[in-house]
Parts: sequence; C-alpha cells; structure tokens
Amino acid sequence: MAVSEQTLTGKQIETLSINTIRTLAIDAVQQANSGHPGAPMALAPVAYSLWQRFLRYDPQDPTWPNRDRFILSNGHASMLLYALLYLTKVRGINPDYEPTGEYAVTLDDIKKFRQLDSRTPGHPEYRITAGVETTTGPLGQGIGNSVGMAMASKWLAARLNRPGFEIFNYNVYAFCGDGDMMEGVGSEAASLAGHLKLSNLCWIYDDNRITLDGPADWSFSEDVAKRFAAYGWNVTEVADANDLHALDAAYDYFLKTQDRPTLIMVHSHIGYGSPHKQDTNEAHGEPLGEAEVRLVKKFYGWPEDAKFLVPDGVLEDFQEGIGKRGGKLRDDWTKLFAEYAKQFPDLASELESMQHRKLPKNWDANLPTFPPDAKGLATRDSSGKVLNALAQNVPWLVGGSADLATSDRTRLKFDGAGDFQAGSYAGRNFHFGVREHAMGAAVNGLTLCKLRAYSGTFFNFNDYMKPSVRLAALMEIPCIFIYTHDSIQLGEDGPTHQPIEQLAQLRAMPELMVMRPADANEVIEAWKVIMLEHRNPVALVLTRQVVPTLDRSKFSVASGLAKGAYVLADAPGGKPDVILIGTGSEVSFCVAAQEQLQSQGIKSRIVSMPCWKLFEQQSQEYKDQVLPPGIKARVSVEAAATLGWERYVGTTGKIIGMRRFGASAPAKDLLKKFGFTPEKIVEAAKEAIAQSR
Ligand SMILES: Cc1ncc(C[n+]2csc(CCOP(=O)(O)OP(=O)(O)O)c2C)c(N)n1
Ligand SMILES: [Mg+2]
Repeated sequence: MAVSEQTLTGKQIETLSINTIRTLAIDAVQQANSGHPGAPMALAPVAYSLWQRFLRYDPQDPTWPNRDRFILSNGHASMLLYALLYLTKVRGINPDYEPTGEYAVTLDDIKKFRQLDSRTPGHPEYRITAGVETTTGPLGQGIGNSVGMAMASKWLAARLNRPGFEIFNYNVYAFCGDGDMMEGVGSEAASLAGHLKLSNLCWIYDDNRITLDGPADWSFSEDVAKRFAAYGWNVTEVADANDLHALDAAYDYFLKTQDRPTLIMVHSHIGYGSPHKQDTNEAHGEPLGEAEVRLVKKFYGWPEDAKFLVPDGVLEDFQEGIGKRGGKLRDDWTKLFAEYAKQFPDLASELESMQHRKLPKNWDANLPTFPPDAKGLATRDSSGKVLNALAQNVPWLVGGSADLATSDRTRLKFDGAGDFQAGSYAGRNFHFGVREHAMGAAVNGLTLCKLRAYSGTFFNFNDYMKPSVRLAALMEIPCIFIYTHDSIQLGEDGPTHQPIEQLAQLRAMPELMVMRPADANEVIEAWKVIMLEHRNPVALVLTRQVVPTLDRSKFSVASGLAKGAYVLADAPGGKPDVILIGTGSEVSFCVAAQEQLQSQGIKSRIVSMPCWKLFEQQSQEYKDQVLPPGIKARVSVEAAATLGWERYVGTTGKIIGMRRFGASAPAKDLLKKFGFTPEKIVEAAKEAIAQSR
C-alpha cells in the first residue's frame, strides 16, 4: 500500500495509523539505541481499537475528572503510549494541573526518546508527561494502581452522583504482560478487584508467551483464564491481536459486564512483522537493528528509508476518532456538570476542592486536645483520634488497612463512615485484606484520582509494600502511609515483627517524609503537616505502647514538629554540655535522662527530631540553633538501626540504637537488654562529653 495515496478506505487508514504507531516505536528505539520495540509493535492494534472507539477521553483536556484512565502496566512498551499521546494530540498541563494548549508529546519529543530531560523517559512517568496517568515500569504496579483508580471511580460515583446526574462513571483500562501476571502484586490486586466486583475495571493481557529471558513457559504455565475466573473476573480471549473486529467485540463485552472486572487475554506475537526476531527473546529487550528495521518496514508497506514518518491522513484519522468522540463526551459532561453545580453547589465545590487538592475551610476544626498525662497514650491511639476528627471535616479523606485496622487504629468510627464493599461503594473504610502490596498500589491509584487516601499496617510490613511507596515518592503524590508497632517495644511478637531497618530505609528515599512523633501533641502537628501537603507522600510511624503526653507548659510547643526537629527542653541558661536527640517513643527516655543529668550537675538539651527531611529543609541558621556546631557532645536515641545518625551526632557523638534484630520478650526486658534506659543515656552522655573535650 502506498502511503501517499490520497483516498484511503476506512480499513486502509486504520492499517496506516496502526503501522504509524509501530514505526514510530521502532524508529525511536532505534535512534535511542535502547528500549523495547516488540510490545508496541504487537499491541498497536489493541490500543488503536481502544483509543479510537472506546476510551472516553478528550485529548484537549487530560485532566477531565471523568475521563477513562488508560494505564500501560507493561511500562517497557512506553513508546506505544508516547506514540498515542503524540498522534491523538493530547495537550500538556502546567504544575497547577491545567491544560496549557501545548502538546504533551511532539514528534521532537519522540526523537529524544530516553534522552536527558526529555518528556519521553524510558518508562512512562507521571508528572513528566501529560497524559501519563501513573508511573509504570516495575511490573505489576500499574495494574495495582488500576484497582485503586477503579475504586475511586466507584466511590466518587456513590458520593457525588445524583439522579439524572451521572457525574462519575469512568472506566479504567490497563494493558499488561506476562510479567504483570507473574508478579505477586498483580495477583493481590486481581483478587481484591474480583472481591469488590469492580465492573469498571478492564485489564488487557498481552498473552504472547514470551518474556525477556525466553519463552514464558520456562517459568509460567498456569491457566491464567481459570485463575481469573476463580477470582471472580469475567474472562474473554482475542485469538489474534491484529483482529480489530474481535478486539472491538471484547471491549464491548467488557462494557456490557456490570457485575465484575474483565480480563481480555489477547494472543499476540511480539515484534509483529519482524521476520527474523519474531518469537525470540531478542525482539523486545533491544532495538531491532538497521537491517531488520528495513525488513519490517517493507513488511508494513512502509518506505524503507523513512524515519519518524507520519503519513498524510493519520493525524486526521485520530482527530476523527478519539478527538471528535472524546471532545463531544467532555462537552456533554461539562454541560451536565454546569447544571449539577446549580442544583448541588456544595457537591460541585467539593469536587472542585478535591481536584485542586484544596481543603475545606473547617478542615482542622474539632481536633482533639491532649492534656499533659504522665501515663499518656500510644501514638497509634492519638493518631486514630486525630484521623477521625479530620475525616469528619474532609469527606474525601478515605482509606483502610491490610487487615489490621483494629490494631493500627485507622478505622473511621463516626456515624456514616461506613465500609467500602461490593455494591456499597460510598463507604470510607476500605478493607484491603492481608495484601499490603496491593494496598500500597491501590492507595497510589486512589491518590492519583484526587482522593486523600491512607493505608495502615505494622511498620515492619512496610517491606511488603515498599515498591509502591517508592513510586508514590517518585510521582510526588501525597499518599498517607500509616505504620504502627514501630519498634522492638511491640514486645512479645518478637523479631519477625519488630522493625529495625525500616526507618533508615525510608529516610533514604527521596521525597518521602518519614514522621515519628513523640507524643499525642506531636501527632496532632504531624497530621497538620500531612493535610497541608500537596506533593510528598508521608510515612507516619506510630507506637503500639503508651508514651507520656508531655506538659507543653514546661516543654516547648509541639508545633516545632513542622521544622523537623526542635529544642524540646534546654539546659538552664541555654549552654548545654550535651545534646540528647530522640525520636518517637525514645524522646520520653531522654526527658528522664535529662533529669538525672541535671541532678549530677550536667547540663543537657533535648532535641525532638520527628522528621529528618523537614529538618534538612530548614535554614542553616535554624539548624545551627537546634544543633549548635560548637556543642560536639551529642547522643542520639532511637530504637532502630543506627545507620545515618552519624550525620547528627558527629564523630564524637554516641548512638544508642539497634545493632541486631530484636527478640521476643516483654518490652521492658527488651529496653533493658538493648540499652534504652535513662541510665544508659546518662552514661552515653558522659562519654560523649569526655570524648568531645
Ligand atoms: C518488577 C520488575 N522486574 C523485572 C523487570 C524487568 N523487565 C522488563 S520487561 C521484562 C519482561 C516482561 O515480560 P512481559 O511482561 O511478558 O513483556 P513482553 O516482553 O512480552 O513485552 C522484565 C523482566 C521489571 N521491569 N519490573
Ligand atoms: Mg510477554
């Protein structure tokens, strides 16, 4: 077929458009000399059918709240998405999340695939490229996110729709591959989606029986269709990825299925049309090579020398398809919403606030107060109270736990909070089951759909969800990850449950704010920082055991937390011999140690340091006020791995921490064994003073 032909039949233009997606992917990967051309080549028709005929998406406004979400969970096929964003002319967005009128991806951007500072990074990245709904690449994460997005659609519909006003009904489509199917998070997410009967969720599985190392059956032989049927999914197959009629029928079948999620298994050949590398492991992990590129183009009826060719009629084809259809859908919605805003102004402004991550005016009304109390309460308990107060003022603060809500106190208990379950989607308590990883991925999806979402689990089980936390940080989205049982002080459950290295691990992560408040009043301040946060995810790290509520008429006010670290109690006259730095439950040990030191004539300062990251963001002047460079005798006290504390105690300081795993025993015995006592702190303080002289 000559690509310059002026009058093309419908079938011809389809083929031409599909082959344009393919050749753009081939050329970009070849030029970058890096990337995966095979999956985009095979999936081009699958994407074409979806985008042109089904996806309710207006390229003019990639922020339209009721747009269908498209996720490329097999993120290595990123060129497929970039080609689609370019060919459908998706518009860019500015940091305020408004369309700029510029294009999200231009042909020039495609020519800079995988280059420094380009808008076409190796794997799709939210925040870098408009139209990319979530960052994918680590296999399984995208389909995990898709479940959160589908939950968000159901929740938004249940909360905001009114008779005659179906403001929310978007669907979520996720492309995925063998890798996504093999990863555990994918199974967790599928199980949860089946349980919740998320009928608005459609996964399109590129069933090509091949992975990077070779044929999938070297390592993957289960019956995926049966597995998903057992999860409660609707499963359908498309025998040939090039069969547009069959693809259309499969998407139709999804839309008709009202009671469960749908898996479309598409049988494809990786590197479709690549005569030599087809079905070999070379076809996708690397560029085709110049000679092969020519052969493939010949197979597609393409000029063999042309590079980045977009034949006449192709851009128009996409404008005629998704452009027109999507534009009309959004227009209709905008009109409907205008009428809705007249009839339900409060609900409309709620949506407006959500979309811009603004808080309602009274968001911090009725926060509890915590009077001084020597016995005190666990920070998980104070946090549960604060969360329940905030959630009553912020209707879209929603979340749940990985089967530990009664332990981690994340349950919303007020009237009307309700449970989110199949068929009753207005509930605000989500039940993720014992699926930490899917919970993390779902919280990312919920947050990307503008809900203020939190998760809850024991701190040590952060290991089971860390890949999703990492992507929240990379995406710079304000997820709230709540962790309780934060140290050896959880006691008898023993070292399997006692976190040691979690704090160090999470503190090393860019963008993530790790907060470990010392008492109930620091908990309030932590939540204030969290609620005002637009960008960064937070790990809120809380105790199981009681901690005293400090008397803030004697100690500094807890609002110092917002600066990451603050002087909680200074030595009389302000010229300390030694600085004691503590976090969380260990701060009260420092308080006891200070009294003992004072009785021995040693002047000490206590610094409470709930958040390293916030402290690092302060001015040098403030940092020097809190930790004066001249005072070299310093002791850090934290019941966790010591890694990193050198930064604050220096070479002459002492670090009281965990240098081994914990043990199963009552907390008081563990504290003694591992040296978390006022006496040990006093001893360390004296040593630090001696060393610093
Ligand atoms: C968690 C994770 N592990 C490993 C990889 C590296 N990786 C990228 S593509 C790929 C093969 C995936 O096979 P499949 O999903 O079948 O995709 P196809 O090669 O068929 O396009 C692997 C292992 C990854 N991206 N993420
Ligand atoms: Mg595969």
